[in-house]
Amino acid sequence: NLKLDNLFKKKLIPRMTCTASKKLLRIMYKKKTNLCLAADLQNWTEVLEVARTLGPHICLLRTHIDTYNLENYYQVVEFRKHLKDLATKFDFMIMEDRKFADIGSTVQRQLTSKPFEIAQWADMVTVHGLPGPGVLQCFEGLENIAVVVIAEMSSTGNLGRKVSDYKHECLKITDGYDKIVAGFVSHSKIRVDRKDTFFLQFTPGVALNDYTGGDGLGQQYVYVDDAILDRGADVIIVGRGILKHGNENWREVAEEFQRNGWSALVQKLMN
Ligand code: 5BU
Repeated sequence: NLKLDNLFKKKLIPRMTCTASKKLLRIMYKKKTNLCLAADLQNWTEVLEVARTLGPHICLLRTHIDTYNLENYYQVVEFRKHLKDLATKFDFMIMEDRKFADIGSTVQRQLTSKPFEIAQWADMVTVHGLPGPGVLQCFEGLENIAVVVIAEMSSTGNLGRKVSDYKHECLKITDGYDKIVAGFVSHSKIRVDRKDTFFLQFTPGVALNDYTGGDGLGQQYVYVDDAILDRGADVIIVGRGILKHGNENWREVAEEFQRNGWSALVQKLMN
């Protein structure tokens, strides 16, 4: 489809100043997927298994490295090496959902300290906007890692939604950091005023149409079409929507998210 090819290659990708988001958009277009897997499994070997199984269907794999039963530094190194190999093999990127929320100087140390050494293997990492621009500034000397700013969480009663303009303020602190900011996590549409730059919106709390209700701990779900067409998502982040099924069904369910997600994204972008 020539129109779609033009849209991605001539309009969207050139408007990105952040290398990581450019790369992600290229992967999305090439693999026809806007699915990000939230790899929330207990054992690091299971995380590698799901990455191997779903690698062809995802553009991004989102980790919580501090939840994987990694027992020592050597296991961390082994895990991240295998994960990087799979990312290269299947062409997906890695986002560590670390949600940094401290002063820049501390975040800088958290990014580089053992055992996780996040800056060495993650392509992107999430941060809260709460501390202000210092939380972005501290990434300036680091190469190969981009930032995704959490502008609005998906959980019920989250305080960000109660503070007027919190979401908008999160956008404002990224002014001047176009090179390191890949985009925003948000559960509703974010409006970026800087017209010449295209940022990606990542939306968690996404389920297929067979699902109703939350998870009993505050998570709120929306359907794939809602997330993309009404709430402005470019990338959908899905964990339990896939992982609650047995591993023999992971691929089939992920394919459904991929199909629905991609067709909604094309519909959104072509309008
Ligand atoms: P789920 O299993 O699809 O509900 O998992 C969603 C993931 O996204 C989970 O790992 C959360 O930590 C993550 N998440 C979220 O659900 N809501 C948010 O606002 C942010 C992250 Br930020």
